[in-house]
Amino acid sequence: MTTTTPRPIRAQDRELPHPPYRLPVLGDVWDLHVTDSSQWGMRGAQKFGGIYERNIFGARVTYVSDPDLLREINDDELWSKFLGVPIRDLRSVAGDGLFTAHNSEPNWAKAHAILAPSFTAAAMKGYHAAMQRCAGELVEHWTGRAGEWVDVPSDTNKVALEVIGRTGFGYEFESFIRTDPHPVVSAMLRALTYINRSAYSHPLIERTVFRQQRAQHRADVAMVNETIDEVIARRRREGAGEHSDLLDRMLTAADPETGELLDEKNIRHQILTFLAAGHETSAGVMAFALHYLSRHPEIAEQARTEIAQVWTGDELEVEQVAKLRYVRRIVDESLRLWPTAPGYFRKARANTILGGQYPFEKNEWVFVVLLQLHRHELWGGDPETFNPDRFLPDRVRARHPELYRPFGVGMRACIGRQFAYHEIVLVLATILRNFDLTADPGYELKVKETITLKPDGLRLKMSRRQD
Ligand code: MNH
Repeated sequence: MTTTTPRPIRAQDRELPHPPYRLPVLGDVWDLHVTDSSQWGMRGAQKFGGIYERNIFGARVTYVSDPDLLREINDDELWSKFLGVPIRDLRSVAGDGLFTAHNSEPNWAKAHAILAPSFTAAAMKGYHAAMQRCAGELVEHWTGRAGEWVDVPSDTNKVALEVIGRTGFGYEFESFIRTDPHPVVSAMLRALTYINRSAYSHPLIERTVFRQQRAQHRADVAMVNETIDEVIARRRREGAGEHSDLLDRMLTAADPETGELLDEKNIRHQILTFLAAGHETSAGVMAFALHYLSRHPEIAEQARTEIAQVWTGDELEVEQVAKLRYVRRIVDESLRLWPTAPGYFRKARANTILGGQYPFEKNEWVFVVLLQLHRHELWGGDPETFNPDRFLPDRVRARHPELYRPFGVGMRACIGRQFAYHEIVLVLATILRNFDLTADPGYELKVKETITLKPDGLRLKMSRRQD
C-alpha cells in the first residue's frame, strides 16, 4: 500500500489577481488611498474579482467579496475575527473593550456575558423612551429651520450621540443646544480621524511630519478618558442600580461564569466602545436613508402609509417599532448600499485551502469588502438602485446566506444590532411623520470615510407636514 503525503500548505504558493506594475519595495502602495480605503477596496474588487491581493508596505492584503468563499471565511470553526490595522489602533482609545478585544482576552467573554442581556429585543423597552426624547429634540431642531438647508449627517450624528449617551451612561451631550460640538465629541472625532489617517503610516513619520497632530491626539485621548472616568465616578457616588442604562449594568452585574464584575478601566473601555461603535455607524445609516428617501418620494410615501397604520396614538409605542416592516426594509437597503462599517477582518485558525484553491497559513488574514459583496451580481443587474423590496421576506429566504453581512459574523458580530435597528427605525419614522423632505438638486452622493461611512455634504430641506 502506498500513502500520499499531503502537499504542505504554504502562503508562498498562493497566487491571486493583483494590480499591475508592482514596485520592488513599496509594492502597490503608490496606489494607496488612506481617505477612501474601503471604496478603493471595492473598486479593486470590480477590477480584479471576488478575491484579489494588494501589497501594502511588503504585507500581502487579501480582499474578499465572493459569497461562496465567505461560507468558509465567516465560519468561526475555520476563521475568526482579526483586528486589522485601523481597528488594532483603536485600542489606544477603547483598549480591551468588546469591539477591540482579541478573541483570547478573558475580558471579551466576561464583558460579552455581562452585556448581552442588555442588547436583546426585550431590553429595548428600557431605552425606548430615551430614544423618543432624542428623536423629539431633532424634530424640534428642524421645525425651527423651515426653509433652510439642514446639514443631515451632522444632525443625525447629534441624535445618535444623544441616544447612546443617555441609554449608555445617563449623559446628555446637549448636542441640540450647543452651537459647537461637545468638546469630548470633537476630541473623539479627531482621534478617530487621526487613527484612520495614521493607520498605514510609519512611527518615524508620525514623530516628525505629524508631530503636532500626534501631540494633539495624545491630549485628545487623555481628555476623553478623564471625562468618562468622571462619569463613572459620579455614578458610583450617586449609587448605581437606579438607572436602566448600560453603565448601571456594568457596575452591578457579575459574569455568570466567574461571579466577577468588570474592572474600572474595562468599564471605561466599554463606554468608549459604545460611543465609537454605536454612534457614527447608526447616524450614517440614518443619513444615507434620508438621502435615498429624498430622491424617492414614492418610497417615502409608502413608508408614511405604513407609519400612519402602525403609529396610531400620540406616541410610537415600543412594540410598534418592530411592526414598521417597510421602514425596516429601507434601513436594510441603506445598509446594503452603504454598510457604514464597510468591512471586517478574518484570520485563518489553521492552515487551510480557501475555496479548495488558495492556500492560507494559520493566522494569515483577509479583509471582507462589504461594499462589493453587497453589490454582487447575485443581487441582480441593478445593484446601485435603491430598492427596499429586495428585503421582502421571500427574497431574503431565497438569497445566498452570505450575501448580506452589515453587522459582521459569528461570535464577534455586532452586539448592538437590535439596538441600532430600534433606534434608526424609530428616528426615521419620527422624521417621516413630521416632515416632507426636499433634496438639493445639485447634490451628488459622495461618501466620506472616517473608519465609518457617511454622505459627505448632504443637505436637505425639512418642512413640517400639516396634520
Ligand atoms: Mn456594531 C461590532 C457594525 C451599531 C456596538 N458592529 C460590529 C461589527 C460590525 C458592526 C460590522 C463587527 C466588526 C468586526 O468583525 O470586526 N454596528 C455596526 C453597524 C451599526 C452598529 C453597521 C449600525 C447600523 N454597534 C452598533 C451599536 C452599538 C454597537 C448601536 C452599541 C450600542 N458593534 C458594537 C460592539 C461590537 C460591534 C460592542 C463588538 C462586538 C464583539 O466583538 O463582541
